[in-house]
Amino acid sequence: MEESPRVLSVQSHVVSGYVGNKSAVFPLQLLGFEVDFINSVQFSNHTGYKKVKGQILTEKDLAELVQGLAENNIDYYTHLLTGYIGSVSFLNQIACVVKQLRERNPNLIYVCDPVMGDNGRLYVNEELIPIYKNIISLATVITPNLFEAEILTDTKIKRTDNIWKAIDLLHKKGCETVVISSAELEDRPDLSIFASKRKGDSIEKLSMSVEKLPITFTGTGDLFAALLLSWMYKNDNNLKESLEKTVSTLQGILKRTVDSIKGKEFNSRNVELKLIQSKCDIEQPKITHHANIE
Ligand code: PLP
Ligand code: PXL
Repeated sequence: MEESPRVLSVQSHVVSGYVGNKSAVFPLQLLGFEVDFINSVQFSNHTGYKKVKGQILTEKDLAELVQGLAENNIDYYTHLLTGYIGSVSFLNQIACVVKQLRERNPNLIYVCDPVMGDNGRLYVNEELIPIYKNIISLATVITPNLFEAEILTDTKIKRTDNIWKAIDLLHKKGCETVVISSAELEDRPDLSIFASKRKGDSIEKLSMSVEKLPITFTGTGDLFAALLLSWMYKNDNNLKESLEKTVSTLQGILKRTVDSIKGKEFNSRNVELKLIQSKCDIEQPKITHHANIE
């Protein structure tokens, strides 16, 4: 019997709501992955609420947990997934964890969402930027948004041709698959998603469009990376099918979330992703959005 894929997901935990591991673990498990998760923080809720209380895991804590896994010989993973990371020392330790896990499994797939900011606003310490620039070379897949792609490449991205140049730079840093999870560009009316995979001589470039919704959701990027990881594995690394399933699932969940808010007060609680209610969309996505070959 083939062994189940096993993911180590290092992300935030929130007691209430759906960001970080709360957004990523349920879909991964539904799609058949064994998920071991380390909670980089345990907060009452995401940081968009009026108040946040909770605890932060240190890099020492992270190293200790991974050491425990190693000492019991239970540190074999097919995938590592990381999302929002708040400190330089924790991010440096993640780089050590990647190397350590690759010693156990040289084929480990590392999916890195280099969470730094959005819409021109940095929401992490700027000292994380040079570390992320290095980590790209360790990652198999990265999922920056437009602003994060600008930061990682030191370029301004206004139009479609700028995006492809930035993606090219990110590949040159050593990353096989680059997916820009959301981008608003001057020459495209909708929200765009771009994906590019380079392996040996083969190059695959795709773009997709989705309707821009008037609501800002939280946890969508975390969900995007988890779904992409899942579908790339289940579809034998087929980028087009994986991207279509990822984006169609995400749009289905957002639609259900938007529908649930109608007639209700508009607040952080009511905009939480309707993830559990979307179980069927996650398990069997209907392709509502198609990718264009570029
Ligand atoms: N928001 C919407 C409406 C999307 O369709 C997507 C991706 O498809 C995202 C957000 C994910 O982007 P980000 O990583 O910026 O959260
Ligand atoms: O979705 C990113 C994220 C992760 N972790 C925490 C957050 C957020 C976004 O607000 O607050 C704790």
